[in-house]
Amino acid sequence: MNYDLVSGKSVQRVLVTGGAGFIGSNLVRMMVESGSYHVVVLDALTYAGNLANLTDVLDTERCVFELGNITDASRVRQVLADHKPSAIMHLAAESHVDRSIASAAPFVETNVKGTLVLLEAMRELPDARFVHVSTDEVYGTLGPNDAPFVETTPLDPTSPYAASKAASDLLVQSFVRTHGLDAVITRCSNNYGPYQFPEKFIPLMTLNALEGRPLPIYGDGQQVRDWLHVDDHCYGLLAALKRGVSGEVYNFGGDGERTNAAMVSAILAQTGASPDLCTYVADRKAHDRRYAINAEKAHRELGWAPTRNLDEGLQSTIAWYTHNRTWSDNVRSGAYRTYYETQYNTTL
Ligand code: NAD
Ligand code: TDX
Repeated sequence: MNYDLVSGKSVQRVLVTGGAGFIGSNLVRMMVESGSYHVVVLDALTYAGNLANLTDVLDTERCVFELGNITDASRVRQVLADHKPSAIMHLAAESHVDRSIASAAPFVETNVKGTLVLLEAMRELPDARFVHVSTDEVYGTLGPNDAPFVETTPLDPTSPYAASKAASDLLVQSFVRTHGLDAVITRCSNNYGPYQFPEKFIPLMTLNALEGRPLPIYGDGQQVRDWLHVDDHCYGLLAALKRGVSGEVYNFGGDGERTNAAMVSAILAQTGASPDLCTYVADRKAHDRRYAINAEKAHRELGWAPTRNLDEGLQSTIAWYTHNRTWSDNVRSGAYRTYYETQYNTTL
């Protein structure tokens, strides 16, 4: 813990892996703006990483960027030795289910091996805390009348993505038990908000609606997701960092269960796009039918609860994509890949 000379506030140095991605960049911005953290972002800038997500906070006194792959043990050790963080918040991952169905190997490489590399490196920082950001998808799927997932629901992943996340959760738990690592695991439902890569449902549907392109709804569109605004997820992650008990798992959910078809209707209504754009396409293989989260443990033990209502949060998110077309145009054209090179006068 350091002290800020101007404000006199205590400031924690935290390394955020995957800080150039969707949730990571929202988390980094929240941490920097709070004035309570010095943030070091470690990110490989895969297709999902976009430094433009961090333009307003990057390279300030409170936020530095380190290019690096979490599967590269010597690079990880070097970054930890250089910055000596008191905590790692681990968000770097291959995160898209459809990509894991097309090709699972990168998911095992980053999500399993990359997490293991970080855990091994943590042994050289014995006083540091590890916040492992996982997902409700590790629990598998629910029927319409099943009770929501609790932290003790057995792991039963369906997709290679979910299996790789479940494997990483088990590795974290094994390091807590075997090596006395100080680590907490969080499992969250579907996030939505600004800066989400437009391969994911909400930005994809919103941008397609704005551009008059087809909206590809998988199967019958009656799958249910529990949507949580990314800011609420980030509040939960910071609560877990501060108040989580090592070895424990905390679920976060948004009390926002909706069918995909209902979400598309809301997007069409707000963008004014024609319902004729809805195109029912072949279903995702082994498509999980429903996710729902019981987050009572996080309410009780972390003092956390979602603050954003889904209707309002979705409205402001659609408005963000509507008004930030340069960001989305650069992502869709691939121009965002040059941002790092221009900023740091080098090549990726
Ligand atoms: P994202 O795909 O938007 O971002 C992932 C980030 O990790 C990118 O910046 C990418 O460059 C980086 N990265 C990928 N592989 C890397 C590697 N080998 N080394 C270093 N950096 C690498 O993901 P997201 O949606 O922001 O998800 C963040 C985390 O939250 C993930 O662990 C995901 O499993 C989890 N999660 C996501 C959601 C959701 O709805 N998006 C819900 C629950 C949990
Ligand atoms: O084109 C589409 N059409 C469609 O009907 C896409 C991309 C998705 N869908 C459906 C599949 C899901 O039922 O929409 C729902 C949401 O899909 P995704 O955005 O791909 O999210 P999901 O598969 O539910 O996983 C997300 O939440 C949990 C994140 O991508 C994961 O990283 C997180 O762990």
